[in-house]
Amino acid sequence: MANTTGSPIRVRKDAWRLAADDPTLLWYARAVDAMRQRPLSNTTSWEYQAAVHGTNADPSSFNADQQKAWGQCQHATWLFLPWHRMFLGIFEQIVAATVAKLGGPQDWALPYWDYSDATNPNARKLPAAFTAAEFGVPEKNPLRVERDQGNDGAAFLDSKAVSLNSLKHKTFTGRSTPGGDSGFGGPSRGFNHSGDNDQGQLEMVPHDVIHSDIGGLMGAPDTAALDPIFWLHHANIDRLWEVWRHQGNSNPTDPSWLTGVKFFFHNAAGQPVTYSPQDVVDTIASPWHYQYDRTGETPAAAADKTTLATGG
Ligand SMILES: [Cu+2]
Repeated sequence: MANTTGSPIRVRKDAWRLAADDPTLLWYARAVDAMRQRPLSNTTSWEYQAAVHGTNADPSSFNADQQKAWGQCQHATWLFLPWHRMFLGIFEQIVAATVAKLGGPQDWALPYWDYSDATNPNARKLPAAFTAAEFGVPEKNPLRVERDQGNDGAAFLDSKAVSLNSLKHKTFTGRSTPGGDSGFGGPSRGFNHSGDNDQGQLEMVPHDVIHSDIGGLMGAPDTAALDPIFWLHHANIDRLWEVWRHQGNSNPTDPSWLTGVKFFFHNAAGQPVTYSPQDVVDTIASPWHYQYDRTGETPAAAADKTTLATGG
């Protein structure tokens, strides 16, 4: 598949539904291992990228670049979804470039974990690649880290944790008064790194609950992106934003959302880049070039409204 600029479109797929011989997770494990071996001074290293979300390190030790690039994750604001889309998009580019360099497929795409899929008996378990003792590389599994729950391969999420009630909230933003409906995407509020009260509906459930139920690194924003499952969890949250949109709901058109805040990153080539939410409303557009294999709530729903009709 290609878009009008000729760039291939990466298709993000459900990790639990990948074909038995699909190499996506094997190459993910190898790329994670390679990224972990890069020095922190390399902006494409595992640790550097995780620090863009948050870090426990003492800010007084940061160089000028790190001061600008680290500790940026947006929570309890209508910037939660667009910021994480940027963050994941760049991560996908870094992993894809790493996979290609290691000799893997050229079209690697970030998989997602659909824990809410009622038609999948495994949905509420961590995908098996994340719990195996050995996977992707000899004698270890780069995808397995210490977690409070899930590593035993058992289902550990209850129905409340994976609820999709957030999709019923038809407006993206809402009142920023505690107790009011904060909307699907979060209250209208500028840069907000520390997520406290008054989060958007999708951010509260399933986003927050999945983070705290897995626990360990995932339990705190300063360490969450160090767990390889973080990226599949957030790919699903990003997909649910597309599900919501495909149900006929609309993103904000307010300029303060579209272009009011610019976020700083380093791309896969290590070059500094800045993006606003306006730059991520279309996942097919440059430089993202991805779409989801489905944007229905369940595969059953996907049969009559699949995402692939939307372009690419
Ligand atoms: Cu998160």
